[in-house]
Amino acid sequence: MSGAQAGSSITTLGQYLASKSLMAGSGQTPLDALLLDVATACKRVADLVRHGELAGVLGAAGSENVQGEDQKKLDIIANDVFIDSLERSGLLAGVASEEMDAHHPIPDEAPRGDLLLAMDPLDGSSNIDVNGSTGTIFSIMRRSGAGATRDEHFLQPGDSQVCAGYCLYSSATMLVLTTGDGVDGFTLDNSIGEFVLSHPKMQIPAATSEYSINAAYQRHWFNPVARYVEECVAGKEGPRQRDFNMRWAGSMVGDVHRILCRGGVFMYPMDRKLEAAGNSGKLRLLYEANPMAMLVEQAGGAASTGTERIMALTPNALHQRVPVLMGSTEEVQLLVEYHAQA
Ligand code: P6P
Repeated sequence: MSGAQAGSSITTLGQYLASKSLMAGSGQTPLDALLLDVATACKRVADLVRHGELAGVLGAAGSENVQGEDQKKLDIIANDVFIDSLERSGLLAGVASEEMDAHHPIPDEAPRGDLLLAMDPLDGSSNIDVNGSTGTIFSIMRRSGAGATRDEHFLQPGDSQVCAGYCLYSSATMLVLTTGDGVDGFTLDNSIGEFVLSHPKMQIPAATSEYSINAAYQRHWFNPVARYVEECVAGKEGPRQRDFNMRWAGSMVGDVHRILCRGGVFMYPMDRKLEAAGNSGKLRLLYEANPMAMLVEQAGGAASTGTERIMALTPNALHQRVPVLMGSTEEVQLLVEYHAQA
């Protein structure tokens, strides 16, 4: 039985991209073609995630990534699927990934484009073995100049992204993306193998009563975040004068998707534990914070480190980490205010 009701009109990702380019007065652009290849890679990963143990892709890989984090088998497999799906497209000048120390150069025998892709091929991989939500996060930038691509070409501020998106592998597989003109969501209809437009113009409500943070780290929080969460927990009796709810998916894609759907604020702040370890945050600027910040801002939300707008930062390294506070504008602004008062 097809997921799309018989006879109903649908818009596939390909039709969506073609109509946007036609409206912009051009035929298919290199970015359109790249997004179709990204969608193919997402479908391949979604199939592996959906089969899980039956595909023999669960469990640890027995290796560490550049961040010193234990890799899951599917972290590496997903990375390889994206490289295989994209490196011969003739559209890319290079690929950077959480799972690779340096960027992946386009093979000499393959044609080269001027787009750069930075990705977390499988975000939330700690959820894989327990069938929790996971996702792919991607950021697309342009590469200026000629000559061989270097890591430095990726070190562009988030404002220079031409596209950002994620694919959420959950009860449904959803591709959510922006090219700077709002955020649109597509649901994978497995019966026809197409991403179908299902959530046009996603918007984050300015107000929310739902926050996301890993409360196990409470003793490590600095005062601004500690104060914000304490006031949420105080509920009606406290200064916020309303009760709050808390959600923590363990995958940024799962939490940010929920926020794009119904509002909320996602926090992975700097804390004393990260500071003692010499880290400037947990989440990576290039392929987690920046793409999610573009999506959140395009959906009417805000994204800050607490003291700076995330997309204004110029990365100093491929795997630079930053504090992340993003979602409903009223809550992000309150958090920024508390940071300023500290
Ligand atoms: P913690 C997943 O590893 C990730 O990078 C994000 O997707 C997620 O929000 C966060 O880390 C979870 O971190 O410390 O709660 O395990």
